[in-house]
Amino acid sequence: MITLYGGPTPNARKIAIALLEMGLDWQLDYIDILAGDQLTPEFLALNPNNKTPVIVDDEGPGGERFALWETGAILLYLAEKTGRFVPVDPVKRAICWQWLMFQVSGVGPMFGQEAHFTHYAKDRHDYAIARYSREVDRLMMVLDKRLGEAEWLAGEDYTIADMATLPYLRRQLIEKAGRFPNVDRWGAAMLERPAVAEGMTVDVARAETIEGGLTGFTDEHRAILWGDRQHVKR
Ligand SMILES: N[C@@H](CCC(=O)N[C@@H](CS)C(=O)NCC(=O)O)C(=O)O
Repeated sequence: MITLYGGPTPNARKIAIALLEMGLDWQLDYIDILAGDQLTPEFLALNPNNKTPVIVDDEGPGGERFALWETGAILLYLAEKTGRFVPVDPVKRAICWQWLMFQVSGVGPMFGQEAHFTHYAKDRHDYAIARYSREVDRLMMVLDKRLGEAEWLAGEDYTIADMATLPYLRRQLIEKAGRFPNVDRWGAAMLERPAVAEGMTVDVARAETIEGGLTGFTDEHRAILWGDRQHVKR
């Protein structure tokens, strides 16, 4: 059994999609990051970086219980465990890693900053909003070019690179429909996959998030996610 510690966030959804696609036996342990569950001693023992998701595999390497964090590492671990969704050919395999790293180092952080400054920050910072909105558009252009020349990010095979990327594009696919036609084509193909459709509903959207309309998002949530609560010595 694999336990996925996470909630309704793009990063947890990447892993839910992979677990479903790979047909692994898994369960969700809900971590409410808006309530500060990621800052408890129990969670910090799993991930000292206080971020979700984390997986705990009861049957890890050597049959031992194994905990892992960082979505790129988790996706590679699951792909190696099952031998699925990473190409075998060395060149294709490296290209899959390339697009996976592009997601975890580029799309994830930049789309996250855009969401932060455009929606969650209390004060309006025009420079930051422009900077990250433009960077999101630039990354969308890179994805659109790639998906104009290949069916999937890694090429002809659907891989963990696609699973990593789709959850971060949920809002862009709606708000920018028609602007990036190759991304639209790919997004529609992904959402037709039952595992992706189901993985994207893990867990239900919260009213305090952009997805849920942002009603009820308070200074207490800001303190937990970006303020003093993050800086208590451990
Ligand atoms: N680089 C990390 C990012 C994880 C991340 O940012 N998780 C967010 C939710 S999407 C989180 O748990 N935030 C809680 C916090 O920062 O306290 C990964 O890919 O796993």
